[in-house]
Amino acid sequence: KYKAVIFDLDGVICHTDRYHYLAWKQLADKIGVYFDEAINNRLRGVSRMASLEIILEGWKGTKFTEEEKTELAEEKNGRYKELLKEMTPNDLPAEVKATLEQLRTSGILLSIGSSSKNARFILERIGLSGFFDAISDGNNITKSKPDPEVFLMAAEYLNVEPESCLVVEDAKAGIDAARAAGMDSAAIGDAYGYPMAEYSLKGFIDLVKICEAK
Ligand code: B16
Ligand code: MG
Repeated sequence: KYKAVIFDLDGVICHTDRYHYLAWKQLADKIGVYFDEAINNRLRGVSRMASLEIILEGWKGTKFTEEEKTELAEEKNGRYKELLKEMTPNDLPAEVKATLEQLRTSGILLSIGSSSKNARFILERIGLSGFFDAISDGNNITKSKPDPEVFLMAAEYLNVEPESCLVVEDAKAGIDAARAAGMDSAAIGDAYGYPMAEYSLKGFIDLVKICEAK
């Protein structure tokens, strides 16, 4: 039986993926490098600097120095954070809220497992600050998904063994990370139907049945 559910944040709990897209798009247009939704999908679950490297694969000009790359990533993050400020508890989908509450009632531990360094700020914006039993995010990891570190840290914070955790993810890299951590996973959104996941969620609320059945 699952003792804990570890939720990815961006693309699972809320749709900050749209804001990442807009912020990267603005930066890409400014420096003049091609960027579209397909490239954006490759950035899911990937750290900020690694995301920039993926975007710069299409860059034909003189190579950027490490310092310039840091500046570009900071510029994107500034724009992204401006967009995050517009978020309110209304940006927490009702089905997600209901699912979290039902899982909590059934005694399952709930954690965040996100690559984002902005995770706590986002949770605050959508009214979930203090809700989770643990938060493992971009600030406590050195390797980003598909490395299992972010999920293994979440399990450690919860004091639950990895085999008893279920990960919910919208990124294929995140599903691979869960598998590498020895955890089952449920795919949603962009990762829906990915065969490496034990479950694919038609609706978020399906998690309640999965956790009851297991
Ligand atoms: P930040 P997740 C990930 O969040 C995003 O999917 C990814 O696009 C982003 O680059 C990464 O967080 C880092 O975010 O720039 O805020 O530190 O899906 O792991 O919750
Ligand atoms: Mg995600």
